[in-house]
Amino acid sequence: MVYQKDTIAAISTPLGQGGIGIVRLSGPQALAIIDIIFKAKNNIPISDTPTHQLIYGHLLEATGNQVIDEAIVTTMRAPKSYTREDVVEINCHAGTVVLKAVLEAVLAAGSRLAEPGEFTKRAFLNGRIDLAQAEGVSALIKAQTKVAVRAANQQLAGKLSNEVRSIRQGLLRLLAQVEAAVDFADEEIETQDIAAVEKSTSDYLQKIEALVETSTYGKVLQFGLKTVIVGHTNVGKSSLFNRLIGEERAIVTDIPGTTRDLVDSIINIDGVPVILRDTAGFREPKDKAEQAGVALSKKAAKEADLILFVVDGSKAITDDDLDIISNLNSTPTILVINKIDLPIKLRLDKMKKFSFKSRVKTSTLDEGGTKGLRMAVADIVKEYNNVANDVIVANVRHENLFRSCAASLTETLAAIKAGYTEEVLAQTLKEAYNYLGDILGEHNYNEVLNEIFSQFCIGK
Ligand SMILES: Nc1nc2c(ncn2[C@@H]2O[C@H](COP(=O)(O)OP(=O)(O)OP(=O)(O)O)[C@@H](O)[C@H]2O)c(=O)[nH]1
Ligand SMILES: [Mg+2]
Repeated sequence: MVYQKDTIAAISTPLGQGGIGIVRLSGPQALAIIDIIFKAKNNIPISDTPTHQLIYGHLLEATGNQVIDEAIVTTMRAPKSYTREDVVEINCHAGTVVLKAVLEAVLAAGSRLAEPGEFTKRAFLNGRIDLAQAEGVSALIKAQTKVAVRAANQQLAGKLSNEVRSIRQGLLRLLAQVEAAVDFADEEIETQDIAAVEKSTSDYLQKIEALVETSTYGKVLQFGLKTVIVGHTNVGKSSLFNRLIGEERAIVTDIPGTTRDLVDSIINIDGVPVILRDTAGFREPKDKAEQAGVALSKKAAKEADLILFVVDGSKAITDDDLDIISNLNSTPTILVINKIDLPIKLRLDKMKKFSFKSRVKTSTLDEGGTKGLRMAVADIVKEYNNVANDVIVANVRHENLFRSCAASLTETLAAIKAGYTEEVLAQTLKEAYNYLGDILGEHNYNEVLNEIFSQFCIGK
């Protein structure tokens, strides 16, 4: 173990009234501290009790013998614990006052209050998990839906880390090859060797780029699919919004230009968080507030992952409608033909040149009238649901490091093409290697040296 000299403590369950609350300790003094404040029913001090057992007894104040609560104490001695240090968990009653009193007692007996995330940080520093896995713990705790939980669990289990480690190992071998040529200038790297380096570099670049692409999915699972309802005024956008979220959140009137602000709500469709956003209808604004509203709508449409483009089925398509859809261009869009309870006047020939993920007919007059739209969104969401079992990049820090790594590999390829020296190649490869190391939190260039010299015979 490399890190901690002190023992940390914190309340590990949410504060509030509940059946059981947990105060957790980690560090070299954890057992000594619990001995001071805990009296087991069997009278055996915790430090003399075997690890991984539940012991019943009473918690006392650190000074004096005042009983705070009855409790069950669990010990997990190093290294078989979350942090790889001695860990003690105190299960007591979960009243705010009780938990705070227990925490005060363990602090008074010699521990200090843990910083946010410090237990997991110790797990990382003690080598139980890597940095990407530690970040998986945080994603798991913050996950809003079952699919997000699944994705976070993959990260926590080390799926992404294994992939990163395997590519990094490959880069290390390449680097060793190139560095050997640098160290022994008389044994210049052969032309066929450089071709092999080029091929491998390009393969690794492809793998990294594929990982970067998954970050779109990762972001959606973490933050939600930004789904923006767009269309001309009065087509029924706010009515659809209210139907989809199941409550009357957005104001609906028969006056065109009712919605001015963006209205957001998060709904859960098949385990994927969908951030639904109602916007002001597009038309020539009649006043300053509407003008500001339309500007917001345009910005929201630009940032959308999915657009629900709504038209009024009881009217002919207008040039304004065509204008709106032309500007949405590349974002995946569902065409929503609303008000189908009225006589239909809409003809779709003018829409032919636009591509839609799907086309649905809706009426907001009753609950069932938006079922088709819900299913169309669920269809899009299915993709996200499927990828949650794969290796995906769901963290912006990882995404940025993968992008930097890809840039360094691209530079390496350019350097090979330009016929630069091995030193230059080694430099850019090393950068790529280090970026991947940063993802795992294990930045150690000594490994490269070890790899090089382990490939030499003794005496050379
Ligand atoms: N018959 C019928 N009327 C609808 C339907 N959906 C909405 N309406 C009516 O159309 C009018 C406009 O609805 P809104 O939901 O406010 O329309 P909007 O697109 O949000 O309008 P702006 O906020 O002005 O852009 C209201 O009178 C609604 O009751 C529908 O499916 N059928
Ligand atoms: Mg509206």
